[in-house]
Amino acid sequence: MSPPQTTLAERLLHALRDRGATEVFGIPGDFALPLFGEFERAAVLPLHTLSHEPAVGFAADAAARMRGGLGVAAVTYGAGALNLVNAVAGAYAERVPLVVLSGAPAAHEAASGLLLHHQVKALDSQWRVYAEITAAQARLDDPGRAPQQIAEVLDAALRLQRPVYLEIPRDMPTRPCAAVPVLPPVLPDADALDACADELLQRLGAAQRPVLMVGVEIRRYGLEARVAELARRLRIPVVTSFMGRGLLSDTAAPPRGTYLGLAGDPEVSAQVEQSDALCLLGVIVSDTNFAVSARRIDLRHAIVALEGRVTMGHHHYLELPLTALVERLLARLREVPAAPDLLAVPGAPGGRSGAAPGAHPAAAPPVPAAAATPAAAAADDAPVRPLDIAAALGRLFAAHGPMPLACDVGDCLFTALELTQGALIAPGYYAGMGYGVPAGLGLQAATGQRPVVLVGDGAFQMTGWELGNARRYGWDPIVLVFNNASWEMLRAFQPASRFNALGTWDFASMAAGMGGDGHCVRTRAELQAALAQAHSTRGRFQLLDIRIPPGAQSPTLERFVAAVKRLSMPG
Ligand code: TPW
Ligand code: MG
Repeated sequence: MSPPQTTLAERLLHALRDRGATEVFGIPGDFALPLFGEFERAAVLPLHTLSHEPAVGFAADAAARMRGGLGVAAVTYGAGALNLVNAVAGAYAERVPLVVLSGAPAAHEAASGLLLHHQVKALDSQWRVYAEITAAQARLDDPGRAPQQIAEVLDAALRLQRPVYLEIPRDMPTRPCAAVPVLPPVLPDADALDACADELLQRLGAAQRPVLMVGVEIRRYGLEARVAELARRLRIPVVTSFMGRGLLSDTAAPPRGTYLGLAGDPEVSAQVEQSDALCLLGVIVSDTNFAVSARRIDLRHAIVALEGRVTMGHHHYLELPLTALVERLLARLREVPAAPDLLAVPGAPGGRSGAAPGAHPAAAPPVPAAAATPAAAAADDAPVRPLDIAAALGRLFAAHGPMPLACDVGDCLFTALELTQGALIAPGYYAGMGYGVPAGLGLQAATGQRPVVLVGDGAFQMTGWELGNARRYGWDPIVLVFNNASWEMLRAFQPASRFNALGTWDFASMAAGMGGDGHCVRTRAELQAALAQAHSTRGRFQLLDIRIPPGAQSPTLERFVAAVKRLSMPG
């Protein structure tokens, strides 16, 4: 017998681990069985199987957001990979380095002339779908070329903070393969960098009311401390975007708040909208932020650094990574002594810190126990409104320390914005429902931290079932279902439509069948008691089925909908 040789799949796992991956989420199929067999045999990273591919994608996305480094989703060809598409699209939109590993037919099968099962139109239909929603792709069909391909594609995921795609024909995972090389970093053009930094500083210097808005890329590239230092040296006010919420809150340059246009803090909105040099660093320029502005922000006068490009007026600087730009700006600015008085916000609410829909834990600020919690609601017999849930969680965190939040789309996300403690991951921009529960599982798998999941009844209907996988892996999230028997956010926009009524599902009684504990909650007193019990019960997921009275919405959702309606009205 010849000595065992390292296989292609094992080399791939090592390369993933070297880039921060700590586990693989997946669902196998026959085209992926050899790959999954290698995952199990090599045991380089634990394999966590779930029930439906969208959840595989959401869990891997959450793992990457929360700890930094790569997330990994492994699926079979066709039916599996195409089931994953929406989760990968969301990761693309929100800048998550998610690696898709897909099984595929072997070359000799493809040459048979037969249609192969799971094939759509052509054998490469799947490849072409993924080319649209990933930043780099490779087909590992030659063990000689695979190490270079793996290095290039995985490095691209981290450099661009976007998903990537690796297709692995089923005869390849067990083939002997050399180690994946370490590639030299891609360096930007030094002259372009200098010109860009000069122009940017000149524009800020000439402005009367410059404002720095920080966004999700600051977190993805680990630039929080450096950008805080930059803001301190520039001495200009900082705000965050919606996706950047929580950024810089624990630094010498704490932001004045999160910009949400008419739905947010009016002082923050005025400052942003009246700025004559608004500098957006790593901000996804989306309608969630900018379509609800009272005064349309003319982005032609803004400075926008995003996706490796910097735009100022009609000047574009291409291929300038944010990290290089921030470092060059810092190098340009002479060291100045800390001047907290210049940055202090008169009358600002203490510590609007905490949660950020793009978080990883390094960015989660430690919040003093006395941090503001939403208007403390009594634990009485009144029915539970969304804000009561934020208040109850605030009290729980104040007493026992913050927990990370995984949040879905719907009023639960607007409610989560009220919380000032705990890191938050949520699809704040792409807004794909069904993220919350699987994201909570991915978060706990990747970090070991116990999460709180905030999810609406509609979204829970999509992926709540995945909780049945928690017991097997020892995950025990606390899941708060905002059960308003409605697609309430849609109803807020279009109250007359009857189709938004979902009827009341009894989620509490489903928990036991999935290996967890269910608590039906109707009053604020019951909410407080159930939360306390859930918190003290470890080892099984805890589901709070919170029955919210019809029409009860969070104030932020009400303001957001009012703003959108007002602005979409002609005239
Ligand atoms: C995958 C569109 C946005 S909000 C919403 C829908 C259907 C209703 C959410 O109901 P839920 O929460 O979860 O009960 P709440 O607070 O509003 O009652 N399909 C996908 N994603 C989105 N965003 C939609 C549809 C949508
Ligand atoms: Mg609902």
